[in-house]
Amino acid sequence: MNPKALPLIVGALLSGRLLAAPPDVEKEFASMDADRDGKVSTTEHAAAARQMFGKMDANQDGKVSAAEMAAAHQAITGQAAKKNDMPAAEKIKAVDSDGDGVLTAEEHSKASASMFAKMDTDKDGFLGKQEMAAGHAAMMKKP
Ligand SMILES: [Ca+2]
Ligand SMILES: [Ca+2]
Ligand SMILES: [Ca+2]
Repeated sequence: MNPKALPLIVGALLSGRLLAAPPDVEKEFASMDADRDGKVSTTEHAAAARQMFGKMDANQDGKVSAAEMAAAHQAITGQAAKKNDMPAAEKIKAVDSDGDGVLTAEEHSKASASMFAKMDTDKDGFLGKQEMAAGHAAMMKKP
């Protein structure tokens, strides 16, 4: 399993759009499905989000700044943000509920939970592969 797949998918969820690479849903799904039951629970999804937050929080102050997020994006994808990528500051703004310009673990997990709810189209409390693939497809589209 590619350990880079996990932050990639959570990063995509967080930012509300996909990174440049085409989604490898199979691989990303497997990396989140910790108990291998073929579906991703809210617990598994939240754990993946926490792990992603820890990776982005380079100075371990419990907050993720735009600079940290941009650096994490570059480390994960191996490339600098492209011109038409949404700037990290914009991504943070989308989920920054107290508006201080940095992301706390709480803000991040709230955003992840709301992404989960959006992708769980049959509302059974789990994400199946189809739902994750469909979520990816929806995220590819511009709002
Ligand atoms: Ca599972
Ligand atoms: Ca904040
Ligand atoms: Ca579901």
